[in-house]
Amino acid sequence: MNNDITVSEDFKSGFISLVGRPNVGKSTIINNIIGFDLLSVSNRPETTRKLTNCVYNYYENDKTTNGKTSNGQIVFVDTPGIHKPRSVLGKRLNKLANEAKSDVDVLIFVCPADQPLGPGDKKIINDVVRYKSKSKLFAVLNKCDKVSKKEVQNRLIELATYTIENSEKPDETAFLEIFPLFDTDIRKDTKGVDELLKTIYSYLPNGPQYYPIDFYESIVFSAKTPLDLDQIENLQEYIREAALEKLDDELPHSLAIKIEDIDYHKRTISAALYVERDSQKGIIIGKKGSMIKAIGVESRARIEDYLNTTDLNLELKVKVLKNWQTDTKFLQKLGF
Ligand SMILES: Nc1nc2c(ncn2[C@@H]2O[C@H](COP(=O)(O)OP(=O)(O)OP(=O)(O)O)[C@@H](O)[C@H]2O)c(=O)[nH]1
Ligand SMILES: [Mg+2]
Repeated sequence: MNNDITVSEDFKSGFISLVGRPNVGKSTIINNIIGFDLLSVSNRPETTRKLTNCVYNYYENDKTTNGKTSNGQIVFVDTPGIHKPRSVLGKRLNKLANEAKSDVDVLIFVCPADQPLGPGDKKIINDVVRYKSKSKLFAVLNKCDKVSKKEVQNRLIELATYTIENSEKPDETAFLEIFPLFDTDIRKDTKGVDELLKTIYSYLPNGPQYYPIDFYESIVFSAKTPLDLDQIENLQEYIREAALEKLDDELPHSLAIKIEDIDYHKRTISAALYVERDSQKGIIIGKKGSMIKAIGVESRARIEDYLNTTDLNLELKVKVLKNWQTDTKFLQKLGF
């Protein structure tokens, strides 16, 4: 618990939705803001499949907690990309994203700088303008690192003029603020993100603290910060040790462990145990799954001890990857 942080009397809070086509970088921006990879990001469209509230505690004088007085809480809602649906899944994703547009304090339309405003973007802007009710409307031009400064300028002008030229009431529907963001995926553009946060905060109403101030601390396995690469490698080591212990020194060299996913909300760690042959897979699974179960129990105990927590879910899968020891790509993934 973070008892030493107080809450200011004029506390402000609100909900912010990011909407846009798939793959424009909405989840990346939110991960960058909250400072760790809570949301899945990939270069394939339709990565996000659910709405997730992401909590950012705002400190007016300092982005860190040095000031010890929190002045606000900004809750970002990550949404699936809105697109022309080709499947039932596509339709459901659009519906979810559209739900997230109503009743938020600030609605942020996100589009990429490396493509001109297309029909997909324009449809989303038109809908946002039509249904925004009382939400303040912002735009983010993302991926500005991918184009020249001149291109960024052109895109910003295009964005600024679009709602004005295509609306009967431009005073009400124009974007109040437009932000170019550069390279959010590799966390270089902290200045742009800071400006964005400050501006969002300036528009927020007085409101309650919706989530505990140590929300992530309490869900991130009681670690002060989310797990870093070294810690993740340690988790892999604990599982390997547990496996080797249970396996009585069988196949030590043929076994590699890879943490595949950590779901901080569900407190679930998913890991794969790689072996080189089907026969080895059978040994690791054991009779009626008895061996993998025993490895799971032992690994979980070690990991819970290491992270100083309880109630973790550990999901183990056994996979066969022939000759993984000579597969450079796979070895790289393991940190070798
Ligand atoms: N160069 C560059 N790439 C970025 C930037 N922001 C995001 N990306 C990349 O764009 C891809 C899509 O990012 P996501 O955050 O998954 O996009 P999204 O809008 O959440 O996508 P959906 O969930 O499918 O709607 C990823 O490969 C990111 O690494 C940026 O500022 N610059
Ligand atoms: Mg996403």
